[in-house]
Amino acid sequence: MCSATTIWDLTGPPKATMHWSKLRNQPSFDKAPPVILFPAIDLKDGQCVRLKLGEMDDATVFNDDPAAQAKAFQDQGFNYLHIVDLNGAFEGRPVNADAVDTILGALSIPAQLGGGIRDLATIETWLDKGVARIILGTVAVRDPQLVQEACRRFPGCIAVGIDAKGGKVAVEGWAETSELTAIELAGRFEDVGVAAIIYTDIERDGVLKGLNLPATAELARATSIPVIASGGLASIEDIKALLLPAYSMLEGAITGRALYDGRLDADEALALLAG
Ligand code: AMZ
Repeated sequence: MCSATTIWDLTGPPKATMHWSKLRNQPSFDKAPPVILFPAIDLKDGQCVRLKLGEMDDATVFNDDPAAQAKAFQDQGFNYLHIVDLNGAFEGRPVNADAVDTILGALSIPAQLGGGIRDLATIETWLDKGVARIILGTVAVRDPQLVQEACRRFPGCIAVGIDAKGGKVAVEGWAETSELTAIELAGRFEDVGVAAIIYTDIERDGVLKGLNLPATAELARATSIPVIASGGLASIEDIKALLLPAYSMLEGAITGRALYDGRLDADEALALLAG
């Protein structure tokens, strides 16, 4: 677990370079298998949903008990969880915090969390509550200095979410599009200690078109930061593709709708990834 309990001297270098989870002996991302499959819990109004193409009014509710869903993923053998506060991403502040709290209370595996996390205080609060890794999306575009400062204060605990539509990075719940390409945005964070980039192809998200592995790999080749593929994972064929040598540089992938609706069998996928 990344903890924010240390008092940091903001004028000097970080006092600890070791991953904070090691200081606390808590589950973390640093014992990752070669390819990680992250089941996604996207929260809308306290429920686990999947959206299509990020549209809030096109939501399918898969579970109204997020903690039970998280526990089910853990019991299926997943080692890591990906959580998004969708209302939070649109409103720019945590909205589904109670649901996230119940998930954290039910889990012993590490979780990464994004959606509406826009300042250091919120990052610190979630890390103190046991989130292993924070995902920053909108602030990575609007305030890259904040990402830099967060990485300095919480080494190993900050990921950047880069969500692209039509080749440009989208922000604010994907309601707005910036002028930046994914590669340009990743370039800003080359040397600041970002633990991972989660790259989402918005045009595939929730519509089972298959991962956009060529674009994800292009980004991964342009940065030294580990990249996770997201958006469109449709079947075991995506898992097989992830294991191809061409994509061996990727840290893993996010799975959402395919897992919830049974197109992707968790046992089969995890067995394939375990070799
Ligand atoms: O589906 C959406 N409309 C959506 C979504 N899944 N909008 C944002 N997000 C996710 C990003 C990232 O994980 O993929 O929210 C996170 C970024 O939130 P923020 O508040 O930092 O931009």
